[in-house]
Order: sequence, then structure tokens, then C-alpha cells
Amino acid sequence: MTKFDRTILNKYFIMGSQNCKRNPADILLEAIEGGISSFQFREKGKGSLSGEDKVNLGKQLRRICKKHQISFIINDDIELAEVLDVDGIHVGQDDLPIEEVRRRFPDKFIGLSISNQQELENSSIALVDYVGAGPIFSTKTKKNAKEAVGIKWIQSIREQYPLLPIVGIGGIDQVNAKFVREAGADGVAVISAITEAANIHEAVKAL
Ligand code: 3NM
Repeated sequence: MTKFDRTILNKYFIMGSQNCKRNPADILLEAIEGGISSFQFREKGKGSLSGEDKVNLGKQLRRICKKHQISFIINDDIELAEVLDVDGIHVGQDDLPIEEVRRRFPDKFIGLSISNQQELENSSIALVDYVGAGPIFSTKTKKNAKEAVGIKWIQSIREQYPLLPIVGIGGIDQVNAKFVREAGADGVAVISAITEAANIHEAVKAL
């Protein structure tokens, strides 16, 4: 496993075209200018692109991140991970098992979503570079999201794994982000707090 720089979790922006009311490339650029520390391409759910359209958008967003030296993480799509030569891959509990992802990508960083103690105990945490803990607060963005778990879930993971890089996700905004960090997270992962902001520069700065 390559050395993982946990500071990239600080302001972790997630987006797919389905989250955007205007050009995704413009939104990503503004978010980078505002100071995000990493980007996850998550083209998933109602209204998302597939096939060639997804690949083309992925290439465009990948180019922007490379130019600005922002880590590019792909959600779930192993084939596209290869095509786009991503920095990292994020998988959920229902995606490809982490053992298989690590086997295929020994040198990329890997993130795993963990929502409860059972998932934590059943996952090979030693194989991942960071975990996404959530949903911390209730979210309108992910339709099939689980029940909100609160910041106590971050405290619990932190107690069990003092050194594990953790990013909180789900319903995080400019007001509650500080509670997520105070609970022990290395950073916050957000969609709507950025994509739906009237001023993206200010929204990122305030996170
Ligand atoms: N995953 P917003 S919650 C993509 O709990 C995603 O694993 C979640 O969107 C999880 O910042 C979520 O707009 C949606 O609430 C996050």
C-alpha cells in the first residue's frame, strides 16, 4: 500500500452530473478555487449518466483535477478507475469486496463506507486507506441512505481505531462540519453543501 496523505480528507467534495443544476466542470473548478482537498466522481442514482457519456464526463473532470493537483477518487466503478487512472477508489458495502479491490489496485488508495459496528467488524480495515462514516446527519441527496448515525459514530470508530483516517459524510454543511471534526474525523465529505451553494467559493471556505 502506498503512503496515504490523510489531509486530502479535509474538504472532500463528491459530485456527479445528477447533483448539478449547471455544468459539472464549472462547479468542480469553482470548488477547487474555493479550496477543496479532494474530489470523488460519483455518477450514480436518478438522472446519472452511463456508458460513453459517463466516461467522457469522467475524463473531463479527471483532467481538471490533474491540472490543479487535486486527488481524484472514483466511486465504485472499477473499469473506469483503470481508464481514468484515478488516485483512489471508494466502495460501499454492496460494491466489490475490499479484498478484490485491493488485489486489483495495490498502489491506489481505497476508501470504504462504514455505517455501523457490524460493518466495521466485518470489514478488512487493514486493507483500506480511509473509511467514510455516515450518514452522520440525515441527507436528501442519497435516496437509499441509511438512518443518520450522529457524530457518536465517528467517536466510536476513533476510539477503536485511533490512527485510522476517517471522513464524515451525510448531511454535513457549513454549520455542523465542526462537530464532525471535533468528534475525531479528519475531514468532511459533502455533496449538496457545495453543489447547491449560491457561491461555491464561499461555501467551500466556510466548511
Ligand atoms: N453516501 P450530502 S450519504 C453519497 O452515508 C453519500 O454513505 C452516504 O450528500 C453514506 O452531502 C451520501 O448532500 C450523500 O448530504 C451525501
